[in-house]
Amino acid sequence: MTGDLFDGTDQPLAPGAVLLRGFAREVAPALVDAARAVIAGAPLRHMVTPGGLEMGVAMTNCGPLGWVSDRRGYRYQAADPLSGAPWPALPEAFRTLALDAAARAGFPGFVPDACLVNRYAPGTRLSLHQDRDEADFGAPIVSVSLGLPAVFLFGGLSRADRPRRLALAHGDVVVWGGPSRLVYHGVAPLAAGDHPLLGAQRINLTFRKAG
Ligand code: MD3
Ligand code: FE
Repeated sequence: MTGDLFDGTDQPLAPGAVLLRGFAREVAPALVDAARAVIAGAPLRHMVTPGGLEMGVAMTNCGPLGWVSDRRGYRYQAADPLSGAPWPALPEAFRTLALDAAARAGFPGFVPDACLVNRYAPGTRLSLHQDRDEADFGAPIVSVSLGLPAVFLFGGLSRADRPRRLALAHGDVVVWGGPSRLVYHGVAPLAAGDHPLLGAQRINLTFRKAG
């Protein structure tokens, strides 16, 4: 299903972190369709940080739990705060891709309960942070890049570690587990462009075991 065009050059980035270049390229059109359906049910929105700043990245979620930020803090919750309704279900194409990518990277049986959908317009960046709102750091995070390419920044376990820069293109998948689960990471400002499937945007899916 996935990976007929995958060139097989799994690239270790750090202990527990593997870049699967192009792993989602073939299934990407189905992922984009599914992301559009998710967004139709739970619109992308700019969340507010606990400090009161509006985030540049527009976000929504699917699956049993969704990540939210507001003046009260960061957390996962079952209901979309915009509607009070459950987040849209995790699309089958999402679930399969996450399971297959994690298994290929050495994390068999990955069953995410949350998928954060991030939308970047040109100029949007994501500052260096750790993902530590999840209950289980033993599970990896699987990230899928769609649309315009981005420069991903990943550092170490200390914020002071100088980040490495990694170009991520449409269809690239990265699995972050083991000792890399808590590394600092971010995204450099998105360059302008026009992607055949997504136009002037990048969409990133991150699959998590949050609860
Ligand atoms: C390394 N998203 O949603 S994906 C995020 O491109 C996030 O939208 C970025 O950081 C994006 O939290 C980066 C790659 C990624 C995601 C989660 C990680 C790398 C990670 C968690 C731990 C370590
Ligand atoms: Fe993150």
